[in-house]
Amino acid sequence: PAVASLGFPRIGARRELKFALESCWSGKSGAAELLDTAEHLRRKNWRLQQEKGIDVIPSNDFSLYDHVLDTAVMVGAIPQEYGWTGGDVSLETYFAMARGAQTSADDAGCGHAGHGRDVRALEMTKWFDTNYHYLVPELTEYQTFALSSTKPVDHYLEARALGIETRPVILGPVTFLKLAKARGSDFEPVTLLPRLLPVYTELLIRLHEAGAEWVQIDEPALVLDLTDDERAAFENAYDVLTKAVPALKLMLASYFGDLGDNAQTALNLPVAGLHFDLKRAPDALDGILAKAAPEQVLSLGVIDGRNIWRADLPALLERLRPVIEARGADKVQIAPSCSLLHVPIDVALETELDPELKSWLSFAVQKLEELSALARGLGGEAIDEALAAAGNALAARSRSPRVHNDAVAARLAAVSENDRKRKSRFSDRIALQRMKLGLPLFPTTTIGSFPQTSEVRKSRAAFNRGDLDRAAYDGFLQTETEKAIRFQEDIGLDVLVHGEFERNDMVQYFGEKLSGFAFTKHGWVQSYGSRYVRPPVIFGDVSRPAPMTVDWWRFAQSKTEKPVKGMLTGPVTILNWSFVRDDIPRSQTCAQIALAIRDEVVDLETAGAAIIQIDEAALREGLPLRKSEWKTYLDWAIDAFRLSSSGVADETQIHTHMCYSEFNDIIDAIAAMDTDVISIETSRSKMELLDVFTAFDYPSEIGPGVYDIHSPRIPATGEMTELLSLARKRLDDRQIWINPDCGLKTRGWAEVKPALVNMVEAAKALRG
Ligand code: THG
Ligand code: ZN
Repeated sequence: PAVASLGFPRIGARRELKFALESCWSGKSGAAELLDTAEHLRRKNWRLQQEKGIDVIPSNDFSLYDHVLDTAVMVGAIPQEYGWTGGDVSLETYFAMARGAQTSADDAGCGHAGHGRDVRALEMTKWFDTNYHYLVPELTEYQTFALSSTKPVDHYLEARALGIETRPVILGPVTFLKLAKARGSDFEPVTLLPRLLPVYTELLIRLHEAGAEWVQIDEPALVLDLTDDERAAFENAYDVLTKAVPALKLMLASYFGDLGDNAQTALNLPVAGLHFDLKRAPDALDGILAKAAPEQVLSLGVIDGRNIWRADLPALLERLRPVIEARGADKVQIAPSCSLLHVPIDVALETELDPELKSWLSFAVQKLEELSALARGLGGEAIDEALAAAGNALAARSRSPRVHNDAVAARLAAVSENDRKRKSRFSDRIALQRMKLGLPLFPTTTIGSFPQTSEVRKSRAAFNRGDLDRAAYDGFLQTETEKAIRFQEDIGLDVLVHGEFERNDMVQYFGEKLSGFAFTKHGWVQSYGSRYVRPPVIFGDVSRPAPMTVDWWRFAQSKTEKPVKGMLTGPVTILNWSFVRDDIPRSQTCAQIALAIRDEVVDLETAGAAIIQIDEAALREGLPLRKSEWKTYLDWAIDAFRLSSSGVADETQIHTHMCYSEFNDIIDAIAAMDTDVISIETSRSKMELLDVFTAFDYPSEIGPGVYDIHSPRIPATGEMTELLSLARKRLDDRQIWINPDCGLKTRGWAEVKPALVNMVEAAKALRG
């Protein structure tokens, strides 16, 4: 069978794209240099895939910022305020949509300024259940579309000029509309399909004329809960497109889950090929084989495009052999489950990673090698060496003492329902807590982090390089922490935080202190635009060898009489922002992390912390794509949170913070967390997100964010009292805490100081 790649990471093994983008945005270099780097990366990726023996190499998987934005631009869906008047969309407009733009300095072509007026960026949200974020296209009821970029054709021809035949990949029309949001009036974007299809038709004709034999058309929306209208839209779209360009073959790719109740729709589409995610839905294969038309090419996504573990090649060979025999090698392709965008590029760069662990891993480059070996094996070649290497690595991993910790297993087995329960009900606890804390009405606090200034980041980098010794670094951190405490006292905040200057990232910091986690040096994965993350790799049973945060909390508390919150990241968030084991269920790893966090919570309490915050920024965003799977996830996720938070006395107040706070669908689960105080993001919604708490009669205390920290704007006291009066309409006064929307690490002190001064003023005004 042919080996297909659905997409390769575009960021560059050394983050070349990030640096080129940021250099361009800052005006240090021009657009030409950026475009040069981009072209260089594409060439490198195509050649690499060719060298690795990939038969079907993608083009147009490259994007300067985001492939959904590229699609919006391609179809001319550019909101009015960006001032586009038709024709090719400039780089300046493209980046204005991605990042917003401001007046002032001249523009170097990268859209960092000079747009003539202030425009906001498009909203950003999660790409399905990945940690990649796309820009949300905005469409009006009267939206018109026009082919406004020929990037797919250009890149196809660019590869062809290098002698490389590619399969262009485009985002399908139904998924594009499904991801878009209606603007101006309330309507379903998918109703715009008839107006959108001519643009796709035109594009497909152009690709065909340019020489493309196949086009990969991504429709991951096929794994979502769809309405009948949406399913009909799929039928309509592919009926129109295949009739309009009959000579062009479409490989329709679904991924990130099982087709489930959309399977029949997908299998009936008159396309030349279909791709399935068999990593997420291995059991779907037999049904697909039984139902697919014999002439259709089936692309089997058997190598995990979402995780970093080496594949079980012997098992895959066994599984696929009969499929090839039954269907014929020319009617089957093997592929990663989805684009490799979501995994790091090359494990070979990890020279400092322990060799045994390294032998268990497979990043994008290694995944291509696995596929190509598999294809050779299926073609009848002897691949004994590859099979043995994969089999041995897997066997070693499954019995490694580094993976299995009997003490963790025993402890987990002994967990009972009682361990997930606070001793008393909230109403009893809160009375004790109020007595102990003696806080005023409308207590003020912050979410936890203070500005990670360039000075803080430079010191950390110097310490990590070895240019700054431990004592000097600790001294620096102590000074910063003490300054933060003084500042909070001076402006009159009620509950203080230590500021988290010692932390790099809210997950990495804890992962580095826990057993069972490993970290890469170059394992970057695109989060959005030029921002990347290096997710930790959870490879073994998780345990906590020693306290992780107690010393910094103790230091901060020693500088003030006011209560300082202990600050922790919750188990669900640590799990959701890591690469996880594939040999045990996620729920089990989550429970292990919960026990480690529980120990930390208890240690903080023993050290004297009266308030401990356990952040679950990513709890909501971990919701499965299918609603039918929500309950199972929420059950174990909330169980894990409760396990982490329930080891303390009634007098100890447990807080949590959640970022995106649309809780309408999951308010039961939020209430079941049984926290004493929850701080949430509400300022941009004008407190409307609180309605569900009111309707639910949510008992505990709530800190509805009173200003948006994502903007550099300094909020006036009046704006915050205004928002608070909206909150008071929805909550009892005794329930309300006053805090910003989110942590302040991305802001500068010049904004943070006046904003918090005004916030404390707002609290005083209310109390008065
Ligand atoms: N931590 C972790 N995962 C996350 C977030 C996080 N995933 C979701 C969300 N937050 C993503 N948001 C961001 C915001 C900023 C950056 C990355 C993801 C970022 N990255 C730096 C960059 O690319 O320059 C690198 C940071 C580093 O040095 O580690 O700015 O908060 N785990
Ligand atoms: Zn937040």
